[in-house]
Amino acid sequence: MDLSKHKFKADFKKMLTEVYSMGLKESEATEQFFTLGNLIRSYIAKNWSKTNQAYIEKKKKQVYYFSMEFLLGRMLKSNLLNLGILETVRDGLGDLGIDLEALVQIEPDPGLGNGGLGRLAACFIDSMATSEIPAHGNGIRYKYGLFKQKFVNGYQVELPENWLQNGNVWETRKMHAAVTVRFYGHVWLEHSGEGHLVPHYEDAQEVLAVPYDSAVIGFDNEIVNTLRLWSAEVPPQDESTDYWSFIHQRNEIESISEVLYPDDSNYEGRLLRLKQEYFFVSAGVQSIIRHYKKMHLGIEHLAEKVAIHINDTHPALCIPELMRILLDEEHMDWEHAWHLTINTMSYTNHTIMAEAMEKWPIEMIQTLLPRIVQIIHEIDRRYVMEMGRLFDSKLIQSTRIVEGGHVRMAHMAIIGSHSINGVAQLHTNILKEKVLHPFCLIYPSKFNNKTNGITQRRWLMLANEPLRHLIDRKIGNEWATMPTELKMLKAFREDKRTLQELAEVKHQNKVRFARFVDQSMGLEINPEAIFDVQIKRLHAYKRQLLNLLHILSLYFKLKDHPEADLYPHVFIFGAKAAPSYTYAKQIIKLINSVADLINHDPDIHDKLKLVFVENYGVSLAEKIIPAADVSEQISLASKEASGTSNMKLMLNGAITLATLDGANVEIKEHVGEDNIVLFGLRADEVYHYYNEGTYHAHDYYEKNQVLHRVLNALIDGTIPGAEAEGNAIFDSLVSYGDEYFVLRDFDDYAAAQGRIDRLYRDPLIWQKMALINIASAGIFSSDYTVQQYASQIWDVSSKVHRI
Ligand code: B1N
Repeated sequence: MDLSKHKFKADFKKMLTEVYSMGLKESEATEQFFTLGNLIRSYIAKNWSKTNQAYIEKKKKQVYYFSMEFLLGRMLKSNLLNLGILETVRDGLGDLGIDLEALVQIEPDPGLGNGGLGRLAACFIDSMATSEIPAHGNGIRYKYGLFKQKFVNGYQVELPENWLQNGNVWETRKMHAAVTVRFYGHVWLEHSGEGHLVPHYEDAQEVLAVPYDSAVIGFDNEIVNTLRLWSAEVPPQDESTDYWSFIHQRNEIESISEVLYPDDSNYEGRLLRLKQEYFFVSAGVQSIIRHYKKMHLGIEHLAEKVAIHINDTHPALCIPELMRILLDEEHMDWEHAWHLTINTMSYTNHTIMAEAMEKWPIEMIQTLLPRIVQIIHEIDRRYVMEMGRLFDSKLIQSTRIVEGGHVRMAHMAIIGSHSINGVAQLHTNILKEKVLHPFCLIYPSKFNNKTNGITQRRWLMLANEPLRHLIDRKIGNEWATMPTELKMLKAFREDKRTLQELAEVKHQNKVRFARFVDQSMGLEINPEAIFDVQIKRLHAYKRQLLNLLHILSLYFKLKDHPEADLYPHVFIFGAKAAPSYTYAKQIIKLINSVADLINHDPDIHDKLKLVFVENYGVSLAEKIIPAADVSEQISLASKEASGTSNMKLMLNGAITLATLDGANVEIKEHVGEDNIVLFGLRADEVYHYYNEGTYHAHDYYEKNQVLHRVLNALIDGTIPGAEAEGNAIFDSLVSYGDEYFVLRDFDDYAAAQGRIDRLYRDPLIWQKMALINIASAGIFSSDYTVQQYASQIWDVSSKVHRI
């Protein structure tokens, strides 16, 4: 948008007086932040309503991205950037004696997600608005986001994340758009006069779903889409309501949107979680139908104008919910309703981990959602009947929805959608060939791949301004919306000056991060060292342990041979563990204890440091990633569906140290073998071990001297404070089979780390690798990912940029 600095300053002062009746001098950062937020809202108001009106008037097909999580991060700078007024505002505030960065700190980081899945949804809504895709997010307005992590004596302690405490400047409560969601009670069907069945409900609990809308601002294009998050409230009461029963009801109802489940990949079997899922699904689908009707096209054309995307199985109840509305409220017959539903729905699978596959006990759904359960049974019955005519009955039994007293959500999502995609090529292949193979026989054409992506606007333009400016100087700024333009950087691969400048940018970022670590943790780290980063949720399959065992091996090497030629290393971890995931929490404690040991050992100096940052989340990622030299992507091959920190880190010039898992495979294809450091088992080798049952972890402990020493350190008191954890972890690796092949991959990993150490010593070689990584990262922009979803899955228009 056009905005002069002069006008901005006048607007800002006026808004400050209007909202707070304050002059500049009396105001503090909090008031200034809210004033700026309100000002931004006023700047976008027109385009927001214009966008919505245009969608209706032009009868645009619209996409609704249903996700249990949207891990947005702070929005202030992202909104300013997308509006094209970041520099004007920064300057203008500067003139007024206000530091924009100080206002940024005021905004809470809305952690409405666990990890990659929620952050992907956030990147997607940014990219969809930028790519001019008529698309909106639909989710839950959790009162408490993902817990705040503290380390107490090295242990993870979870504290509530009350992000709404001071209000959320970006949202608008839309009372008129509230809808009612029904739970519990009894239902029966009766014939209406017009020849269809209508349901009657008795004793149902009614919950008012109130939407809070936030603007999703496209980059430099006047588009403003909507993120709609639902809050659960008590419906208006009549006069006769008893006060205490009201309070009781209120607590029960409001608990639905109270808190985000801190479970990433571990399936959480609680009734409240099921309530949450149906709550935002039902509210969202009802509101879509309401909105669709404004186009006056007739319900039979729904699938031409509406696409509903199911982000993992958590919103899979969209399928029976849309069926319910079409059957019970629109009085369609089953075949038409089913045809419409399939054509409307599409589903993304994000994991092959069996424990993350949602299964709900049928009685639970029966009690909570009596009408929905009838519809699920009927979908299942028809599937068995119709597909039973075409396929072997064993195949049908293994793929049906209702089995062993459970509803298998992935099966429902597949049967009820026209498209099922994995999130990286390897992951999609494993789905097709292994995990979902039976479905692939039945519906081969439904399966497709959409490799994940990240938005370069947040993860480079905002997070790494020094690098952004360097790139702009070299190749211009078209990569803001045409990220593969970054490939033009390759022209500088032999240009010493550019490589030197790149090194300076990295150094500057490392100094900044080192200062942060010093201030927040009281730990000094050397910016000349290799910053080696592993930031992601804590999971056994992601193998933070492999990293830790190697760090211990370096420690012992330095203890035994103080003169050993090891390049100085700082190993940086950031990770939260699900509160109920004991093993992951033991690993956290062990890492912290090893950090204590190494960081305080006077023999080690700054040859080796271990930093475990507390409360890893989007804002911390924005600090760490620009400072990273090495990107640890070391999951057991086949287990990480895609990964997205791999993409963010490469975009910021880190070299990937990786197994051939998830999107690492594609990263390798784009940067070439010389610009990535690979190690470890391949996915097919892992499956081979499974089939043959020939992995014996204990042998590695016995035969590998370095490993033997490192593993013994877990149980012989070498690591003070973590005796119990050390024992449990030792047992998991040595005695109980080492489920994720940590010991098998150890030597190969250590050798790969040795290659990193050698490569880093030649700054020209290293910076050239970094440059090629940045130049090759454009293809992993979520802009391209969503453009492919738009054309290949949703069949909606988008502004497609050249690849
Ligand atoms: O989704 C990301 C991928 O890049 C990661 O590889 C993948 O692990 C992640 C249950 C999940 N898969 N499954 C979840 C999250 C919350 C929950 O309650 C499962 N997250 C992923 C984006 O595709």
